[in-house]
Amino acid sequence: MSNPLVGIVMGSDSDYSVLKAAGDVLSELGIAFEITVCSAHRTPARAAEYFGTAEARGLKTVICAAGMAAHLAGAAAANTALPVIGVPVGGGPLNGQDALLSTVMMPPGLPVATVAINGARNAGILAAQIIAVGDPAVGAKVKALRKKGEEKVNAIAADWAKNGPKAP
Ligand code: RP5
Repeated sequence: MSNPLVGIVMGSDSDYSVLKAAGDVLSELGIAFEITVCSAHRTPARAAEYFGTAEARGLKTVICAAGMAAHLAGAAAANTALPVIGVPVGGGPLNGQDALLSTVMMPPGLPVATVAINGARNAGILAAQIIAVGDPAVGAKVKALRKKGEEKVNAIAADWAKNGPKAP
């Protein structure tokens, strides 16, 4: 595959089952990505290096996921002017509410575009939409993905109209 345009970074390998969905949708859309583990707390020097060199390495955006006192996306925003997408990871005693607030409540000047708790698929789609601003072919693929979603719901509605409702 060509050079990665998106970096998917997570605070722990225990986050991978959630983050897999971000890589899956980027693959569906034909967007090259790199994926790694890097912790704002356990590997602060590596985080500064990774995000500080991301733009020069050709990345267009980074997806940062962490749980609990989630500071990875904030650490990314502190070290790069690329768009940072934060994914609060659920779990822990506070079920991801802690990660949501830690990720979304950034100080003025350092935005993190935060998706839902465990919203990794949306993070991947948002990364694609960012790339699509300068690449209409990617934009067309994002629109095709939405169309597929629309057709799926319409097919269910048509089926329910004929046969009545049923759970998936
Ligand atoms: C966070 O702490 C990680 O992102 C993970 O969600 C959570 C627990 O990490 P592990 O103890 O499983 O490595 O930093």
